[in-house]
Amino acid sequence: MKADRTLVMGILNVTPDSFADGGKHFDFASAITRAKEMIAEGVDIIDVGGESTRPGADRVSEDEEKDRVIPVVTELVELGAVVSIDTMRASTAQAAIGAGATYVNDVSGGLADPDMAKLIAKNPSIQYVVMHWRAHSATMQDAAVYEDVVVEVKQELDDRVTALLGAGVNAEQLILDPGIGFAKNAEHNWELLRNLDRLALLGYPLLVGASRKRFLGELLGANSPDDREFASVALTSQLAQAGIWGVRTHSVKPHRDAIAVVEELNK
Ligand code: PMM
Repeated sequence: MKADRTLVMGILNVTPDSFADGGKHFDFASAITRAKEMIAEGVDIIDVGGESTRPGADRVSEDEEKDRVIPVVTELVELGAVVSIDTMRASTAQAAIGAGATYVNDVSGGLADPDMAKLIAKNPSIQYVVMHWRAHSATMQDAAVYEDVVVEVKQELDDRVTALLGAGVNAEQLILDPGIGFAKNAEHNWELLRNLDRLALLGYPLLVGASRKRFLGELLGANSPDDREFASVALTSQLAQAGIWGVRTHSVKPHRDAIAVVEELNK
């Protein structure tokens, strides 16, 4: 799926414990209020997640995850939003697709749940975000070991693509994501961001989720995720200039504005 301009995927974490917005939109009413703000600010896709993936996080049960996200997905579809479900579980993805979600954002790229590939293959109208992932959050930072992070992330994404296509998923359904902060230290993240053109050689649209992440805080000495906002927007303008398909962000308007500026400069 080719976009004319870089798309903004707005993050809506219906969780008590996500690193940047945990607890802020945990109840249904607050989640919908935040989603309406994002829609008013021109969000392209709303990414609804019910399980925190911050380093060290424990998993939530399947029932708890569905209870958190499905009512929100249903309401957002009702409001006319394009909805993505951020889940590693095929059953949650299936319920969200049933409720009208059109994107499945799987931070494990299909590795966490063997049923995910089959589900995506069975639903050819669904776009599937395949993120680079090595291990669940509780242990992922132990897996942040690379000889050459760009070569290895590219190879591991390519392996996922091969497996997914082999399971019957269409190439047109796939969007790849380097998985900033997932089994990566700050230098790994920067190295990947410096070399996205090499990941683009795989031939798929790229999504990047760098918004307010810790490596930006390490650069700036900003402990609070909110204090990483300007850096996040600066990164979005560079990514838009590089022609990336989409950015996954906490705020919407600042990123839409940055993308509009880049678009105008490129006319
Ligand atoms: N990061 C988080 C969660 N989901 N999905 C994709 N595709 N890419 C990411 O980088 C990504 C993700 C963790 O951040 P959050 O806790 O703010 O959602």
